[in-house]
Amino acid sequence: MQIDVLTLFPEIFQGPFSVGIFRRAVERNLVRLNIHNIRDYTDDKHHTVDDYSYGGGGGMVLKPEPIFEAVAAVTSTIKEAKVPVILLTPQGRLFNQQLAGELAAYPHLVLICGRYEGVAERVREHLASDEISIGDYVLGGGDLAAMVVIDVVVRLLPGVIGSAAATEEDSHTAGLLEYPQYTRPEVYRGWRVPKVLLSGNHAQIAQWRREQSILRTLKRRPELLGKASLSSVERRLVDEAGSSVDSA
Ligand code: 6GU
Repeated sequence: MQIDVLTLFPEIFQGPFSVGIFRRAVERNLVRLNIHNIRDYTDDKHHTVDDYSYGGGGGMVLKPEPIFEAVAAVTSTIKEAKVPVILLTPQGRLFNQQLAGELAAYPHLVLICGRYEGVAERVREHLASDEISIGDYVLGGGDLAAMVVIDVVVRLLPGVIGSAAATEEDSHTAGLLEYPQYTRPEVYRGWRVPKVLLSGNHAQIAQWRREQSILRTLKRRPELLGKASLSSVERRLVDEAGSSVDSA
């Protein structure tokens, strides 16, 4: 996958992607990340990227021209007919694991990071194919949001994480939170690892984990259970545990 990012602050993209899984993915040519400075696509002496809001108030607005120019330059080198051009703003549709999975299927993404008090509406209407927010709060800009999106999407690309099972069991992949994880030692400060995990009985372990996932989701994020696919036995587990959670 190739990801092109348009930002006013290219330098902030250096840290997170030069370590760990992402770095290895780049080294193995599973992903290519190109960071472009929107300011490089201005043509006036002062490299102006923002301007006042028509109608007054509301602070500065990112001008359309440099962003259109930057997207044109970036997409002119791309073969695919339909490249998602995604604008990161608090008004976008809410990012989640499912949307990440959809984005991971594209060979190419273009991400535009909003800044200032807003992005020219004509970018939204006539350039972006999608608009994404990472949550119901306001960041200083879309850059951190773009980094979140990149991080989530790239770890879903085939080969980036050792085993496919590792992402299949992640929280939110099956619409549930992940089960509790234990590692050595078997007893730490008197706290024991649950016996079933030491049993070597894989079917029992799988069932225990599934139940823990469901119970943890019920307790912490009950609204997720509406969309999770549960067996009738598991639904009953939820109903029984639900009545004791309510009274807890
Ligand atoms: Cl994508 N941008 C900004 N500025 N704030 C946000 C966001 C994006 N997503 C959540 N808050």
